[in-house]
Amino acid sequence: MPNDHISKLLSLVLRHQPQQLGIDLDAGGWADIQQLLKQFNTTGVPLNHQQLLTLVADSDKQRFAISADGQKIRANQGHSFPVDLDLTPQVPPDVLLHGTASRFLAAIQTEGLQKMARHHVHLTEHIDAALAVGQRYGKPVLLQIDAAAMVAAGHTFYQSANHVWLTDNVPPNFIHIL
Ligand code: HQG
Repeated sequence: MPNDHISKLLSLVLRHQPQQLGIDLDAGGWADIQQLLKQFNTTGVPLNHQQLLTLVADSDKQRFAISADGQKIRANQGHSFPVDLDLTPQVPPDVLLHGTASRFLAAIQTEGLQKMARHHVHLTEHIDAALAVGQRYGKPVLLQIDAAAMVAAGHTFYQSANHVWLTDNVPPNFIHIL
C-alpha cells in the first residue's frame, strides 16, 4: 500500500476511529506501536516498525508523534474524540489565517469559526497551508484572524506539536475576509 494511503489510515485510527482497527488509545491519544503494527498486519496492511518510523519522520505536516520511550504513537492534532494532548497555552502571532470554502462563509460570518467535528478550530501562519486546507471543501477563501485582539479579549491559544495553532472558537468580530 502506498505511504499516503497508510498515512490516511493512521490518521483515521489515531484521530477518529481506533475501533476500525481494533486498537486502544489512552487518554492522551497514544496507541501502543506493537499492537498497532499487529493490527495493521492482521487486517492485510503490511507495515513494519522501521516503515512506520520512516512514515512518521517523513510526514509532510508532521501529523504523528512517537513517545519519548519509543513505545507509543499518536496524532499531533485533528482528533474528533476527547483527548488530552497536554497542550500549554501559548501567545500566538498577532495575525493568523484560516482557509475555508466560500460556501461556509455566510454561516461563519454569523456564528464565527466553530470547531465542528474536531477538538479545536485550526489556524495557521502560512498562506499556502491555509489555502490548501480551504480547497478541500470547495472554492478556497482566506480568513484573517485578529489573534492579538482575541488574546486581549481572553481567548486561549495552543500550538500542536506540528505547529498548528488551536483555539476553541473565533467569534465573527475577529474575522476579516481577505
Ligand atoms: C468550517 C487538516 C460553517 C471550517 C488541515 C472548515 C487542518 C464552518 C470546516 C485540519 C463554521 C471544518 C483541520 C461555521 C468552521 N459554519 N462552517 N460556523 N466554522 N467551519 O476539516 O480547519 O491534513 O474539521 O472553515 O491541515 O478545514 O488532516 O477543519 O472548512 O489543520 O492533517 O468547517 O485538517 O490537517 O473542517 O482542517 P475541518 P479544517 P490534516
